[in-house]
Amino acid sequence: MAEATEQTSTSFNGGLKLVIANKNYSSWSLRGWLAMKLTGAPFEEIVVPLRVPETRELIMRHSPSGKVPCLIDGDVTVWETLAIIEYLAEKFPAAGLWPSEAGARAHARAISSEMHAGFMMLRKAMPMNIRESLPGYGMALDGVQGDINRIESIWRDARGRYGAGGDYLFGAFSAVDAMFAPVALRFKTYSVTLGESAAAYVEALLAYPALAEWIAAAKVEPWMIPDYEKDGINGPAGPSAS
Ligand SMILES: N[C@@H](CCC(=O)N[C@@H](CS)C(=O)NCC(=O)O)C(=O)O
Repeated sequence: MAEATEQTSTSFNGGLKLVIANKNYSSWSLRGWLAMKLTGAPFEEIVVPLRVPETRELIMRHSPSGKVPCLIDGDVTVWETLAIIEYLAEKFPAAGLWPSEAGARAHARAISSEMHAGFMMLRKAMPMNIRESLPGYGMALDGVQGDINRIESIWRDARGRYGAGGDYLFGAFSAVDAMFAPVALRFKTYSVTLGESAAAYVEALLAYPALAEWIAAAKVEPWMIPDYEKDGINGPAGPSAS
């Protein structure tokens, strides 16, 4: 049985703490964690496993919404990924979480919000599962291809308008790339067919050192969640789970 206690994987105490869930499955945790890494600041990482009897109680010790990620900075608690990003952007203005130019920044926030609020079919049909390879799975639900098309269009547009200075949506890696990193991992797990520019962006994301570090940690985690594994998701033969 999975060990149902939170795991603290750094020895840093007395500063920022980020509560997250399983690295293999938790896409929101990944977004918050990448934003935290982007600041360069040391932080304590508290990992709570999802879908064990103690999950809710363990998360509620830190996060009033019962969801992760949750950032704790002394007496300040910030939950909701976009709120965490904004807090970190204000606390670490030199870290470049958002693009410096106002128009680019507004665009980055718009597409980050679109990611936060949308792409429900993709998120439902292709749960993040970093260590698996499930080609052909996940395309069974209506609307998945439409989500993929919109994401490709978002990426192409941002890269074309703002990406000249580097390999990421606004050149250098920023918070908006943290928002889309789990999508790249889903596209890899489910071998989604992509156009040339989207495929190149996925490659660039997967090569980002902090993401590579997360992936390596995900692969050695002890926990398994059947609903997000092959038999629990929609396969090519039709929906096997709602
Ligand atoms: N809107 C939230 C979503 C957070 C969320 O759904 N987190 C999931 C993990 S990926 C969670 O905490 N689930 C708790 C549970 O399943 O018990 C955010 O932006 O941070």
